[in-house]
Amino acid sequence: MRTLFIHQPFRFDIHESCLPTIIPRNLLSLGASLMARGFPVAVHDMQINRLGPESIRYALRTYRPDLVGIGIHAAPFIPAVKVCCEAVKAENPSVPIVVGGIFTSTYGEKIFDVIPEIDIVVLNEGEETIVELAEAIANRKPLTSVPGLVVRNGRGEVRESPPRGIIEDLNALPLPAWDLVDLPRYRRSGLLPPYIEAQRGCSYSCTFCGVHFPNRGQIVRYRDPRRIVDEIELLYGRYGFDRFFFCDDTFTLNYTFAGKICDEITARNLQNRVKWTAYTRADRIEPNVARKLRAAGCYCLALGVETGARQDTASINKRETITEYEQGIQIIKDAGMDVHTLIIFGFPEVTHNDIPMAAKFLLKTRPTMSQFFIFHPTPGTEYFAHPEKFGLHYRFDKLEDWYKTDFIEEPLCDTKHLTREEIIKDFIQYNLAFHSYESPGERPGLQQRLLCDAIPRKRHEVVLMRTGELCLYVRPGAPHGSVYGDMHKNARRLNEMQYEVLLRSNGDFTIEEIAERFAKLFDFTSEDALLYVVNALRRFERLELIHELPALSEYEHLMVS
Ligand code: B12
Ligand code: SF4
Repeated sequence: MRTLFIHQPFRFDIHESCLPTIIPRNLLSLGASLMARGFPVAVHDMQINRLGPESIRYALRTYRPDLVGIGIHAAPFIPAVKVCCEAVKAENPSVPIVVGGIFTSTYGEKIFDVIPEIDIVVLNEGEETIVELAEAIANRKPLTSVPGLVVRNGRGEVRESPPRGIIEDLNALPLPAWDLVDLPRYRRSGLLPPYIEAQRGCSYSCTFCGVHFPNRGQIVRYRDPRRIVDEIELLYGRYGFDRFFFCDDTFTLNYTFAGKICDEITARNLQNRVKWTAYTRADRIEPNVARKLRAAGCYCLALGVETGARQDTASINKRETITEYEQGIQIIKDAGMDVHTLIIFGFPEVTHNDIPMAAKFLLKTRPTMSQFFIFHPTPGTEYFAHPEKFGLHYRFDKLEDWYKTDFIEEPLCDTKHLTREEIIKDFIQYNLAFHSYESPGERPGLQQRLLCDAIPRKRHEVVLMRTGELCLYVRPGAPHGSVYGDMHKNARRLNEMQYEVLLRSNGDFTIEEIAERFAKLFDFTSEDALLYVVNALRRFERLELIHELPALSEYEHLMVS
């Protein structure tokens, strides 16, 4: 009974050099459990080996698995997983495909509609379920006898087996089978460090967060700090990793537990040899805890400040105030660590007035790094189940079409206060402003850039922006496959003169009016201004930035070919 896990790339439609590679801790943990029970496992690692879907055929022919497993971490992974599932079934229609992961645990049987090639969904934690599933397949027992599954049979009937409880004792799980992937290559790739899991679950219940799938949710379970540091020591000693990332929801949820991990690291004298980061909450950090973390090698804490704007975060049930965010950031900085803030744009309650507030928050707190996300209703949340209750309007007729978008940086909905374009505009403006710092210490121009005016130009699906000296246009309807908010891909620079022309070519002005204003602004003669404007407009037409031009053909004689 052989299992082949497929570790697919994030996407197939983006150039491989733009894609991160991440050691698949989920698959290695499942693999270790299977191997501990005598079931052989292999990982077809398309991610680090930069392989395309055609490689799946050879993997299946070589390994001859009885079960193929794929993880679906979040919705943006769906298109790539779909391609892989199609490739598996094209080669061997009878091999069952099982998927699992946080996304599928909250999306459940709906995944069968999106990827019909899938046969089995594992809900929630997978280590015990995958072993029992392998046993059931090996012994030809009905799959619905295994708790924690959704199964679709050959006739298309979907059955859910009885629910499975949480894994109470995480220490009973074997350490991830790191050797199933080429760790030295991951280390050389130098991108994201290995993920270490110290605990599972989160006792909070923020309304937007998709981490709370049934039976894992709010019950927090801790691993033995010695086993955690054993893992770090192994990865450092045998494979040379000196950077780690704790993927727990709130690393310092329990100060005593976090302290014990730090003590274990220092007891083994690893604090100067390894560096690590973790997520936490601003209200779950105190000066002495922060100093302890720092002394044990923690160099950065990441925390969600969500809107970064509203005085209270009641509507998202974050149960933290702006003051607590500010204090948390200061405590981390005072302990000598970097602070990485995570901000979400487009929450249902956010209005335009909140945006300058968020800018002020960043200016005041000055985190070392800030990452911006766009709000998406995530499966497992009320926003996803009842969007209308929150004034969210999808731009899709079919909800299931949502995963086909660029998704990561593209809003899926208009909110009752902001249109999609407005959310995009804010998102891009912040990204630009924040990431155009010249040096992390001194950040000239931040104020000007954050608080300046950005003009959304909804016509023709083009957002036109001016942030400080930067003039840009971004096209929301950029071809599928390019990541919306990625400045390098979708935002295009304009010079000030082009900007002025594009700004006024929204149908409200005639060509003469545009030229007249242009002449005044840039001190051109009327003839030269008309020449410039007509040629700029023609260029914009070719770029499909404008469509309904007022009689541009009349000016054919002025066109420079
Ligand atoms: C590390 C991490 C990442 C890494 C990627 C890790 C990876 N493997 O690829 C990075 C930083 C890149 C990332 C990105 C994103 N992430 Co993320 N991420 C996490 C985080 C912090 C930890 C996940 C983890 O590795 N846990 C440890 C492993 C062991 O647990 P696990 O993955 O749950 O696996 C278990 C089960 O799910 C199951 N299982 C998992 N895979 C499989 C496969 C099979 C075959 C089976 C049977 C079972 C199974 O068994 C495993 C063992 O019990 C979680 C939060 C959390 N605490 O879980 C968020 C989280 C999973 N991410 C989330 C999101 C939304 C994203 C983004 C979309 C965010 C964004 N807007 O950019 C992006 C997606 C990137 C993309 N490609 O588009 C959400 C998912 C919400 C949802 N319900 O869909 C989470 C829950 C965060 C949150 N609080 O909302 N993420
Ligand atoms: S946002 Fe953070 S604190 Fe809130 S429920 Fe999710 S993981 Fe927990």
